[in-house]
Amino acid sequence: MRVVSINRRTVERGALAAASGLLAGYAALAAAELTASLVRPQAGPVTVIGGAAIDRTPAALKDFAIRTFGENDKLVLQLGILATVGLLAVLLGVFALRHLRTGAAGVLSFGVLGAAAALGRPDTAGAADVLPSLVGAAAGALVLYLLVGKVGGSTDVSTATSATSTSGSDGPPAAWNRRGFLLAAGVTAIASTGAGALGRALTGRRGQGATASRAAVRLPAPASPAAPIPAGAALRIPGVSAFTTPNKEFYRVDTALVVPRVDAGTWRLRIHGKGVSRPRSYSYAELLQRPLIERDITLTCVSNEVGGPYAGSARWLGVRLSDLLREAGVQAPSRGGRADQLIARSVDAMTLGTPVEEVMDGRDAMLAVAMNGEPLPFEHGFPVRMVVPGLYGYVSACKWIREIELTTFDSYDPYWVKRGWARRAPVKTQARIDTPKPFARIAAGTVTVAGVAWAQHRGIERVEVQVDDGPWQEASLAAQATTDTWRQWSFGWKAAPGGHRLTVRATDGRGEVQTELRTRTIPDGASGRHGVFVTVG
Ligand SMILES: Nc1nc2c(c(=O)[nH]1)N[C@H]1C(S)=C(S)[C@@H](COP(=O)(O)O)O[C@H]1N2
Ligand SMILES: [Mo]
Repeated sequence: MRVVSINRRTVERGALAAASGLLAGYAALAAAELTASLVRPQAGPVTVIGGAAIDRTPAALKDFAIRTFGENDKLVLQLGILATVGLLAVLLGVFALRHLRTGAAGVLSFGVLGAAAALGRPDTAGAADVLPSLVGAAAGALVLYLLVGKVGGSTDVSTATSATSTSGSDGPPAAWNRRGFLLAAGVTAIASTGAGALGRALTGRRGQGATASRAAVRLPAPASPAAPIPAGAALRIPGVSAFTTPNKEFYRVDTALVVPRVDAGTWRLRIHGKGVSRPRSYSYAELLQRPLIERDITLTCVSNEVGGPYAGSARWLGVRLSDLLREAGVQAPSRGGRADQLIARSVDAMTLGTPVEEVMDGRDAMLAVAMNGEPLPFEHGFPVRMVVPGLYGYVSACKWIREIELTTFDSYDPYWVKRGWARRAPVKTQARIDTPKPFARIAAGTVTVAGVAWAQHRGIERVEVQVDDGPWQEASLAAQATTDTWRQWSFGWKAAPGGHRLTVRATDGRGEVQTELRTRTIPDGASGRHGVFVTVG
């Protein structure tokens, strides 16, 4: 009987200590959130540790995360960090039962780690960025010290045992103060929840200037409007990707754990570097006053697997980038210009490297201000982003851009290149079957096989479908809007009962047939042909 009561008491103390640890972790995160809302939302510990994790993740693992979790990759990472914090908090809580001061000091040391991560972020705003982690850790350490102290402090199990046995019941040891504990725990929970909510509200208010500046934008009419989309460009076949992807459905790929909210009123773009004889800086209003071009352009991500979803087409409005570069005195390398690489830097310190030659070769490379008739959504780069037809997003489509530096490929490697991706990455020709879906069960008869194909800036000349090992059969093509957009296609298949494999391939505007050679997305984009297996019956 006595043994049972001792064990129960031990287990109870362990559980209370674990709960204290969790509460300490909760208090730490809440205090950090509140502090970050005052200092800089991007300096919060979960964000800086998450950012450091993203930057250090090997390219293959990052690619796996994008493939597996898709656009939830950041959520999964954040939940992973929270779960780790929770686990550490429980362990520290139990540890603090015997080593109260050391346990509390342990919490502080995690604060120092967070502070170091904050200072190591490429977009760090300086010393103040350490505050969220340090204030959070101090709050966590204090809570751990107070709560575990009330559970029984550093009285070790043998003391508790003798206390239990001398009292002759399973009553509490002298150091155990149930009312005090519950009160302190309750106050901690309420105060932390309040601090966290206040932090969130303040962070929300911070973004209000940006939100208001976006709401106030009046988009000018383009000096050079997009050609109307030909009536025959959209086939209206159920299941086929819409020709123009609505903003809400447009894929999103970036490293930003907190979407930058930039106030267009204070935003500026700087152009400088090698071969820039007239360095320039532009405000948002100045860009809007310039003649704007409007173009339909399909954007694709290098991390898109064969048949994958990371492609979207939008109508972009913006300033022709080559005009700005010429104004700054920049010349294309083929005309003797000294810079062959353009580094775009964003407000969140992302760097993307684009070949100057392509930007100045007459294609519609632009600094976009609008997407499908509205100012850029925050997720897609408000106030200004780059778009260059024919190049994967990571070498061209800088969102939240704030600086353009002219340099050379030899002297500077941008973010993704440092992580194993190719310096130059033109979009590879791809065709995708949107319908039928993989492993669909369909009725025999004529089945419409359809999808999209893209080879930006080269255009799509032909799409062919192969059933099982049969001959390649020509699909019918929708009208081509421009060579910079994807093209829909369809094929009427006389489907006989049984299992069948459908494969598609495209030929680009230069007559080059899409290769069947399968490559991974790293280092310069996946190649190979998309196929789906279906059952007819
Ligand atoms: N600032 C910034 N810009 C960025 C990125 C990023 O991580 N940060 N990702 C790039 C990549 S890899 C792609 S594919 C495109 C995606 O643009 P979207 O999210 O608007 O579709 O943005 C590019 N621009
Ligand atoms: Mo990308």
